[in-house]
Amino acid sequence: MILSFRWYGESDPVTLDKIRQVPVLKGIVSALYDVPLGETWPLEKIESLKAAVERKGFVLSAIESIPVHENIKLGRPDRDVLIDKYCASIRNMGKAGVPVLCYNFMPVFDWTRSNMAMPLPDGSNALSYDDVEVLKMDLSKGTKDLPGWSTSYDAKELRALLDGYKELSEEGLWENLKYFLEKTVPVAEESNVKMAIHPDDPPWSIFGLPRIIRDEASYDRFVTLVDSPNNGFSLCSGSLGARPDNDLPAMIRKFGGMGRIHFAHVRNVKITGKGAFHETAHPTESGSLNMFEIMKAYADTGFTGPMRPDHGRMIWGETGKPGYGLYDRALGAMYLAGLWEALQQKK
Ligand SMILES: [Mn+2]
Repeated sequence: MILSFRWYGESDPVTLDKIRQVPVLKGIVSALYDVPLGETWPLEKIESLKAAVERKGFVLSAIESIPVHENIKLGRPDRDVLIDKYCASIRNMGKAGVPVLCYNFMPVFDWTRSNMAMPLPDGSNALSYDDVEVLKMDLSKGTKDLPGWSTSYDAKELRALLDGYKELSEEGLWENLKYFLEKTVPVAEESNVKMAIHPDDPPWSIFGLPRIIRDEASYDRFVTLVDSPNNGFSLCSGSLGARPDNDLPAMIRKFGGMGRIHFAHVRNVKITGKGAFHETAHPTESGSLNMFEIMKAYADTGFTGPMRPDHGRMIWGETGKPGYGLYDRALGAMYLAGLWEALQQKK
């Protein structure tokens, strides 16, 4: 296992110099943030990102993420051109020697929350989600007023996307995902890149949009779309764990045993009602997930890929990108490292 930390590049206030003072971290997970959506990632830029990370003593253990253009997900006429550009990015990752590519296939909205700073009883704050609050959100002005949403769609663009997906339906989205994978996975095989889809977050439909990577049944279906070891998962315990019917240790054993988990996001989450949860500190007692059993499932299946703590709370007065401060993620990394060290001793 390569314990890793997400870094948002040179403009991230959480610098590599700070991250390297967290003991035991070996890997950095990052991306290029200045390539327009849909364009190919240039080899030189991937190589210079890798060099920047290596200069500080880390390996670039995964790219998170290369976003998938909406027109690929919608199956619009220009998808072949866009998929060719995506394949070129995969080839460049391979040439640069970056082994894992995290991406997602969530329509329109990436991860979604209703409150970016919900106060917790200990004085910290965390991201939270409640279907009831999300239903009240006004989409008539586009996405600019939605919490945490960085891609900006005006009202007309958003309406066109929502209508497009409504017409497409879940089955259509599955078909378009299969089409995308049939073109990209062979390139990933040749390039020694493992593709790793991130689950939808929250793992259910929002705003009437289809969201299909959400539970064990969807994982079962996903692995059959293209049967290749390069077609796998970024298993995110905090995303999937918002559904009480997801048995995470069992899913890790099943899909890890098949060699299909290429990247692990490990964090806890507290389910507070139907369609409602908030994020928490990483330890088991802080939330609804049994973190020891999750880590044990990774240890028992011999997981060797990158693993990172995921969103942290904001603690000790830190401000910054919601979910991506330094302090609580550093605590999370140390907790995961402690569990992992103990699990290795038992072998
Ligand atoms: Mn995640």
